Amino acid sequence: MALRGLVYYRGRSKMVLKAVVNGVIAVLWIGVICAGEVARYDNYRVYRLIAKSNDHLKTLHELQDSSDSYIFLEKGLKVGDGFNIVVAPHKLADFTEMLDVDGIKAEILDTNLQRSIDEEKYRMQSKRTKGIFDWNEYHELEEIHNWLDKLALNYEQVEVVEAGHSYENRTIKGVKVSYKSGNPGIFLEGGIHAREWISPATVTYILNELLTSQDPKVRNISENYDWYIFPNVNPDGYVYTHKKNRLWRKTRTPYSRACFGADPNRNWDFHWAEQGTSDRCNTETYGGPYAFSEVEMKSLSQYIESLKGKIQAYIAFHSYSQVLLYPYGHTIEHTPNHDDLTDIANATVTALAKRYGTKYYYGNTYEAIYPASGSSADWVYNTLGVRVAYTYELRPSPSSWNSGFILPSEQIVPTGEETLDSLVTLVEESAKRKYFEL
Ligand code: 0X9
Ligand code: ZN
Repeated sequence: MALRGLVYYRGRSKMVLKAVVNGVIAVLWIGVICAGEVARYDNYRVYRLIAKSNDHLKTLHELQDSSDSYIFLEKGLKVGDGFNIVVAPHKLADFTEMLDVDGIKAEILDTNLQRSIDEEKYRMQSKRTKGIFDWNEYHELEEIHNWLDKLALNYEQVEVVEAGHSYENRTIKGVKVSYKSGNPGIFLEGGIHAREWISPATVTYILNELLTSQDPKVRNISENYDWYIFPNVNPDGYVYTHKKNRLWRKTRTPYSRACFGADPNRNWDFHWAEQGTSDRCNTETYGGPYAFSEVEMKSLSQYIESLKGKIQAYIAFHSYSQVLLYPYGHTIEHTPNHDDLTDIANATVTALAKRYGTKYYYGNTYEAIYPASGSSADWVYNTLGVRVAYTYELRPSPSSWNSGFILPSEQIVPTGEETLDSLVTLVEESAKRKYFEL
């Protein structure tokens, strides 16, 4: 009996052992599947080329629709326009043959995109001084939100404000900075496109300077305007770029099992879905199923609407290209104050270039870059009558030697400095033209 019991016990323990081993294998498998969920760009190359003829344009536009192994970071519309294209390693042979056949000359801006992404991550993790929020490195959403909370504790002029919640229930957090009552309001929008990390970095840099700078020109704009500053208006997208896919642009609303997100800067209810946007979810410029389908943009627009009359200027920060844009994006027709917007932009980019020689060009969106409708700046211009509405496309320039959205973090401070220089001029020049009368 005892022997039988032992054999039975041994048999059972074998079974238990087997079950445990199977369980461990299953857990390992799940682990492997989870680890595989992070998008990687090993040996993806970034190319820069110029379309020199209509044939070139045709080839490149066909290429764009042919496969998602080509990621178009910048795409031209006319002869002479530039393209920045990320090419997957298994497409390199096809791609370079196509360039040869069509006589298109290209330069390589990055030989391994993943290495640039890894370097950026490594710096974020290793160089960070614990507990200190600075502009030497990029920051995660939580760190930015904690910093905003701290500002409100440390400065009586700062109040934390909220413009609703994201699809994944993150706060759309901002601050209002006010030194006195009766000031006209200026709204700064950051991070609408998730991968454009220099945007929230620059917006937080500007916010910090508005509070701490001793420069009389900065003090003047800081204290004579009320500032509504939102570094990350697409928080789910921003978190996704940190955790899963560095090149994510859109929101994270699920639209089908295999397709997520709409372009938040094509989702606003002004000439929605007309120009430079797509009705296919699987594209970077998907405008969403209807205007304001994205809860983030719906609630942000309601928040902005609640400030109607108070907000006199709206400034959105994107990257990249080094361009200063103003409405409209849906039509070549000029706005009623086009000439003023042009003159202000001219002075603004001149001020920006002074410190480091960084060159920007400027113009109305439709003519300066491409048709694009349903953007925040155009909606604010039209719906709220905010006549000073600008969109910055920050560093780098499309031909610089790096990967566009992966701007080395040592450029955060210089970008912040020159952008603040330019913002001072933008505000002063607008004030001169009486745009801030309440
Ligand atoms: O396409 C966009 O949404 C912006 N460029 S980006 O490369 N950052 O995606 C430009 C938007 C400018 N549009 C208007 N202000 N109308
Ligand atoms: Zn953008």
